[in-house]
Amino acid sequence: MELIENINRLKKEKNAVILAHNYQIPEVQDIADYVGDSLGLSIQASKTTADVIVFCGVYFMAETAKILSPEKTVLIPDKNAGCPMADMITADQLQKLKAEHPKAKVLCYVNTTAEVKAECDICCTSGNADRVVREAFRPEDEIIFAPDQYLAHYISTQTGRDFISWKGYCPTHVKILPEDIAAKRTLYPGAEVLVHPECPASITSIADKVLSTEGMCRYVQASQANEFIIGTEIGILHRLQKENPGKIFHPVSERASCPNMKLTTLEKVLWSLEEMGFEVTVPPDIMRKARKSLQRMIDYK
Ligand code: CIZ
Ligand code: SF4
Repeated sequence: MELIENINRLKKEKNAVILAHNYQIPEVQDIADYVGDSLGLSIQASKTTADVIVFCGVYFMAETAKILSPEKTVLIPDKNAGCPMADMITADQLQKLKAEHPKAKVLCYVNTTAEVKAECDICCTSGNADRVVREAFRPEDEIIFAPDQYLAHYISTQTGRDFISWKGYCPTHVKILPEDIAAKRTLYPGAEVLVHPECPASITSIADKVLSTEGMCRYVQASQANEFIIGTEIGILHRLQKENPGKIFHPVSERASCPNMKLTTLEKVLWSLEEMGFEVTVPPDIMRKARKSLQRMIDYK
């Protein structure tokens, strides 16, 4: 296909690497050098030898790549690809919350803006939140956990810690309903139900396993089970199917599609390489502060 050939040619010419999130459309995942979750993509961004990173995901992820690789050119093929959850808390709002709890340590989900990351002590992803809470805080620490109330709730059930949590949520994961799980369990009685911790408690409490996207990929490969019902953004089904051709996957709900993740297309990836757009930048002082909390997140990979 000419489009793909052109992408590959420009990628070589510009010494670029293409990083794609697990929720990207199949065609974009297929041309990427690396497909993964925020944590894996952050690690790739921090160690790549490429000059240019084309980041196929949402804005906070591209920003994270820039913060971890400040000397690289980081491009996002569609600058409107935001994350509504990340926009549910501003740096001002977090500052106010910190002022109300002056002794609290601040843990931010990676789904936050660079300005918010600059205000926190440490970041986490859904893949390492449990470990970060267990290992990065003292038992007596009061912890603010923002912005995802459902991830905070789930991690609280796993670690026994209480959090001062923000009322943010993912508009895509809240579309997954208990009745969807019930219906799919009736249709596929032998299948295991894997859901993401961004889902509300009504979902995480009835699933067989609660896992991040990378956690799902690892779990499925190691599992004896042959059939799975997947409760997260539907983009992950492509990777699961590709890596496990002999196994069967059903989405809990086709409605769990993130419109922002679907904005990246092959045409836009090509345009991005041709025009070197849209370049992601972060102000130096924000960059310096946010890097500290992101670096700490990577230490708990
Ligand atoms: O951490 C990520 O990349 C997200 C948003 C989901 C996941 O579980 O991988
Ligand atoms: Fe944000 Fe949810 Fe989309 Fe992930 S799936 S980018 S958390 S809106």
